[in-house]
Amino acid sequence: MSLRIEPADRPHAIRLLVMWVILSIIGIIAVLQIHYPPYDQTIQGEDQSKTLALLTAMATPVFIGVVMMVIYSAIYFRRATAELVDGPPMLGNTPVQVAWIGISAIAVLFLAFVGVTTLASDNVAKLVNAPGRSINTGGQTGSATAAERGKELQVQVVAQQWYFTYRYADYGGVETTHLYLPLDRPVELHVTSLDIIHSFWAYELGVKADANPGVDNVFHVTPQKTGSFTVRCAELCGLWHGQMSDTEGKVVSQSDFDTWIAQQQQDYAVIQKAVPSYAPFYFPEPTVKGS
Ligand SMILES: [Cu+2]
Repeated sequence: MSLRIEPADRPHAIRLLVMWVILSIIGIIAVLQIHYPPYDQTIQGEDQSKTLALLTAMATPVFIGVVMMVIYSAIYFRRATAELVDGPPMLGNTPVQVAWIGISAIAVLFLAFVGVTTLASDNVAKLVNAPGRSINTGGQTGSATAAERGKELQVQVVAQQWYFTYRYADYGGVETTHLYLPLDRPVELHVTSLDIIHSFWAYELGVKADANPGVDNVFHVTPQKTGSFTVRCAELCGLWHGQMSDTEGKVVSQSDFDTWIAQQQQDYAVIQKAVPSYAPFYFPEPTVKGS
């Protein structure tokens, strides 16, 4: 290898830089071809996919730089003999230090900007505890939020051992075992539980929410594609936890939704009389008696 005997490191630096730029461009183009879950059934899901793509694209040049340096050094800077000798002491290379700190700071500040602007939107999830039960992080009640967001369809997800039911607050609190959502309409999901801790996971919608008794966990989804999605429980919740893994939900057109919800109101009319009235929070029996 002729390079090993060259006195200056300059050719190595130029070669590494050119290789890094070319490989990074190829790498970024390649990772942007990947379809990142949870895909695009909802606007929020699509946002999550785009965020994953952005983070992967930003990490790619770093990953390529590190791996390339390791491989390059192993090939070109390998010691010829087995003798163990310290390398030359290196200290205070100003251009490298400035570039290193500058690039890291720009990358971190850019990602912080993306994170802060995302958190500032009204689409972020919110957790509301039952008043007087435990720490109230939001300082607001579920009903105030509902008033603010009158145009959103409110759907309450009620987890229980071992299935989910759904209550449509705008349709007399009708409770059904199916989750239908109308296309292109913003939905406010209120995730709660009747008994113990569950987790409502509809990954195509981009939602994974803890379902706790006495807690109203609010998530926003706006479906933008019709079709089915899977609902699973993502929290080990007892003997038949596995039973909560194969429920199917559907995104349908507004007119199909209207027909469906009218049918549900009719089908569940008798049962509805026995169902507790619609509330933002529910508590398991022992807690109710003990309080
Ligand atoms: Cu569960």
